[in-house]
Amino acid sequence: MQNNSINVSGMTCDSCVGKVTTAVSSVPGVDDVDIDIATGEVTVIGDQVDLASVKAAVEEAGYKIAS
Ligand SMILES: [Cu+2]
Repeated sequence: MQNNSINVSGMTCDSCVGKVTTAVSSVPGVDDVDIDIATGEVTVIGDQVDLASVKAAVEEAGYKIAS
C-alpha cells in the first residue's frame, strides 16, 4: 500500500473535510483518505493512485491544491 500526500487549501471545517474525503475517495485506486485540517495535508492511501486525478477531484469539489 502506498501513501501520498498533497496539501489542500481552503478547508475550514468538518464539512470541508467531508467533501474532500468524498471527492478523493471516488478516485480509482484510493482505499483510504486521511485529512489533517490544521495543516491541510491530505494523505491518500492506495496503490496505483493517479495523483493528477486526485488533484482534479479536489479542485472539482471547490478546493485548491497548495502543493
Ligand atoms: Cu467547511
